[in-house]
Amino acid sequence: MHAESIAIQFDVPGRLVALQPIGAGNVNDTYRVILRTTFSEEQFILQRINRAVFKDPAAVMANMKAVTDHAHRRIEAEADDADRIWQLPRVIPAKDGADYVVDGRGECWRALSMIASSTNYERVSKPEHAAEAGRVLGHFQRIISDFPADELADTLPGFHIAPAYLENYDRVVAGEGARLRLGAVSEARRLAKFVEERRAFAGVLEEARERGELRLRPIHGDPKITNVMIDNFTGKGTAIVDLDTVKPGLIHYDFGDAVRSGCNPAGEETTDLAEVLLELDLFEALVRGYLSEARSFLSEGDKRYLYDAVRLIAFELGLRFFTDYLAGDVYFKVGYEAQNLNRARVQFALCESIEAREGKMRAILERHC
Ligand code: GN1
Ligand code: MG
Repeated sequence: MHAESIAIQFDVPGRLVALQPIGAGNVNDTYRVILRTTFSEEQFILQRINRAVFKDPAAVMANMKAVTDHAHRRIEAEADDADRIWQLPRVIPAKDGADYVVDGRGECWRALSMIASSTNYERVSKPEHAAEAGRVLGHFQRIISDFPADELADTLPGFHIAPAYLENYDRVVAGEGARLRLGAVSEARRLAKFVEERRAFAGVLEEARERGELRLRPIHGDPKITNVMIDNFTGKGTAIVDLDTVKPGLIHYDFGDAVRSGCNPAGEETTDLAEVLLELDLFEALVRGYLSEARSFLSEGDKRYLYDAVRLIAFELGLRFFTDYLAGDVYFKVGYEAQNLNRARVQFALCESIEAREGKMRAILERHC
């Protein structure tokens, strides 16, 4: 198999035993690689970077290397005082010394170290898990908060810029494919109305940034619950993975994404909208965990926009899924017809639940900030 011939090009000792597809990522292809020597076993993560999404894989790898080198140093420096052993993936070089391997078709592959004895979950069910998800994100943001954002490349222009997603939506809606889908599917028309009612709100974070109330920092970009690794022995969060969206951004994108994925017990893929909600106990726990780390670097301006960030990121992801449905599934991988429509319905239902709980969510934030 093709991936196997790539796997053996990385600088890891041993002979290849197995290569298993893992993860439910919506963009890249991910495998677990198992190698053995006479005395030991080595495992690592092999990923094919989706070139349709990441146009400049070299810049993605440069960001990842720079930020992880910095973060590993901070983790080591603080290790004696930490209440756990923090881990973070390391970029494993190829045997020729490069950070990635390019195959005969021009596809880029990278190898990353595994996070030891840990598990990630598609959904959150208890407040302890939500608290750990918050803590893990806050910790990651804190240890990279002194890394100069302007040294990172913008590897995904427009990523998390909600007004830009709206512009793209408008372009797609004007096309023939979208017109046919909107004509045929009443649920699609309902979602289109949902978007129109929130058009003005889409600029809330970018406008605050333009006014100088918020500033760019290095962010994770994709801290959804599946990217949070929980230690199998201690039950504590031990790492955040999936670092290819690390780039300059607003910490609010991360906070919003952690909450929208970590406080909706139904998860992203449910087909039962009645299950979808922003669960306040999970929210309080996540906020508590996040702020225990983030309080030290958040400004008063940052804190003012945390509620809006949650509402916006749920809306934005719904808009991204909906746009992709209307465009004919060109960005997110799908396993069944209308999956992106269903994903959009879930995020919009979550957005409504967030709007209904605004007062309570703001009170929780107020209490913990
Ligand atoms: C994508 O590939 P994955 O599953 O880590 C997407 C995120 C979305 C997420 C929703 C680069 O992440 O922005 O929040 O799907 N990543 C990119 O599940 O677009
Ligand atoms: Mg990702």
